[in-house]
Amino acid sequence: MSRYLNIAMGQLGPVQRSDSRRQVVARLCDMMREAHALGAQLIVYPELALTTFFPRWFLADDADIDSFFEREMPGPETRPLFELAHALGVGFYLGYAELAQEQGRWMRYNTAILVDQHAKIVGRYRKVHLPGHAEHEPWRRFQHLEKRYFTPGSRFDVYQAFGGIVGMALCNDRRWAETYRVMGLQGVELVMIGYNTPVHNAPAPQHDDLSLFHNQLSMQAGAYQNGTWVVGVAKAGLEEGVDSIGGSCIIAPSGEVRACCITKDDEVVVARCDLDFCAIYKQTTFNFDRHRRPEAYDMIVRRKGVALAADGSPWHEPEEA
Ligand code: CDV
Repeated sequence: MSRYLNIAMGQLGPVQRSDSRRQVVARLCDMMREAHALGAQLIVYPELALTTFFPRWFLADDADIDSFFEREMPGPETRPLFELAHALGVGFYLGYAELAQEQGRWMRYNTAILVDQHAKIVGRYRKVHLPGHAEHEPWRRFQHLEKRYFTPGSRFDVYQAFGGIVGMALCNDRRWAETYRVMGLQGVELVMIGYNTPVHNAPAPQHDDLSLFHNQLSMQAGAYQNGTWVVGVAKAGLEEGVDSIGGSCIIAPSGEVRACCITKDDEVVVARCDLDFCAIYKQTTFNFDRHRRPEAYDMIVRRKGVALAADGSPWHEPEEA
């Protein structure tokens, strides 16, 4: 049996600060039309797709910060994307900055939504692993202030959609094994991940040459170890003077790269993905029920960082009585 889903990557080239939402949405619509012409039922766009990657700047003024956020989805500028999705019958994953009112307070999240082929929002994900820093650090060539501008999300939910079990993550989440495993434990068959990854990593510039390798390595490991498709889509290229990696790719449950983008521009690539290809991995090597040993893993949820004794040796927790 096969459950084929034609998935498009809608990689974006740079979005500058002066680009309006309408201009960006027009680019997203163009890519959706192309994806549809190529037979796609679903298109995956990047993280913070509607604007430039503003956490690279220290912004002191709340109005400035909020100008990068959406108060409603769809809103007047994003509605054309929903209307086109409905007309073409193409669903989408979209990353954007979300202003949400909760108990009378406005909260800022780095969010992705999943929209089905009837243009209905069927899932919402708020980025859990927010990288970077919260205070201005002028020694950096550019800032990465996600910890300042966003509140972290706290869930990796999955959804029954597009004929399978699907989940979402955002950018830095893709580097963490826990991201995939929490969804893997819910039977995920497709994980969609938008990202913005500068080539230059200020705290570890010696890794700059490895940024594409680490991108693919993380997603290939997550796919294979959980028997799931993974689709990672970049906002790429030179944006406001900062060069970001491309390397968008679709990875099979085998861990093999099924398709990838080759530019750092707006680019659509479609792959035919059989969701039933997950089953052989989930039923054999990664049959969780049969092989996992959660009783040996409890430290993973109890401990956040590495615990060492004062002399640098491993710190052993006292045995429970
Ligand atoms: N947008 C991101 O989450 N970017 C991070 C950078 C800071 C390393 C990433 O993991 O790609």
